[in-house]
Amino acid sequence: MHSHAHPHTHHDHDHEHEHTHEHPHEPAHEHALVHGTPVAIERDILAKNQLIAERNRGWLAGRAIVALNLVSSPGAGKTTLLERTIRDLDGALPLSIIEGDQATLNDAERIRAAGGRAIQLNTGTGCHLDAQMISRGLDALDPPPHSLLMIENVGNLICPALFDLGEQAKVVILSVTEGEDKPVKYPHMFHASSLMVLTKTDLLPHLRFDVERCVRYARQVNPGIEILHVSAQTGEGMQAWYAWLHARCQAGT
Ligand SMILES: Nc1nc2c(ncn2[C@@H]2O[C@H](COP(=O)(O)OP(=O)(O)OP(=O)(O)O)[C@@H](O)[C@H]2O)c(=O)[nH]1
Ligand SMILES: [Mg+2]
Repeated sequence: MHSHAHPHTHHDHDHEHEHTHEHPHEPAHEHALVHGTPVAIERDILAKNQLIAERNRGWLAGRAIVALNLVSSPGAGKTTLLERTIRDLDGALPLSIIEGDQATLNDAERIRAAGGRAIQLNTGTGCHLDAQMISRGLDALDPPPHSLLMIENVGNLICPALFDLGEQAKVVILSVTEGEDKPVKYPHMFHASSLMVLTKTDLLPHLRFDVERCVRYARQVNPGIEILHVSAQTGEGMQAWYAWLHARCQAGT
């Protein structure tokens, strides 16, 4: 990913450093401090999160549970994909779900209405789930051994990329209504994900969305990313998604 970083980024970065060193007592230094302090706090938070994430990963591995962290922007279609998956698989894969949203129980209720097991976590002001929340969620949900756990993260393409939950893989859902440039605009999320599910493909006839360019962008930030094309509405491509899930479970449980 970094090999594709834009020259402007490097230039600005270097410039800021030069500026800070050359004029340590001028406003530019304060400017640097304002930027530095949150970074230090973030480092501590991430380090603590990482420890708990590793504990979750051990707990899950001990029970042969495959956990996937589903990330996307709001409304990309995560819950719809899960609802259809539950209905179509109809118990063929033991599946439970942790739903993350800032507020409401809506998504967990939708999952239960589709016949799935789910608990809802609300993050309040938070823009992502963290490993501690998942640890408590696992206690409450108690997913059975040799099962699949789907964690639907809070909808946004930024914060959830930073926080390991102890999952086996991140799956990024991108809907065709969002524009094909999202992988290069939010590269961290696409870099961190093992699979990109390009969804709402039933809407393609109504849009100017260049699928090939989107795929190219995704591979630009993550050459190894797997890509599936689905519509949770028409069912197109869903068999490949189920095959991917089965393969993950076979390898991991
Ligand atoms: N046409 C079409 N619409 C879809 C598809 N998948 C989801 N939608 C619609 O997209 C909207 C948002 O879907 P959700 O499943 O709630 O999206 P989400 O990612 O779970 O949203 P948040 O949890 O709020 O981030 C709903 O109106 C869905 O009906 C699809 O494959 N095709
Ligand atoms: Mg949802």
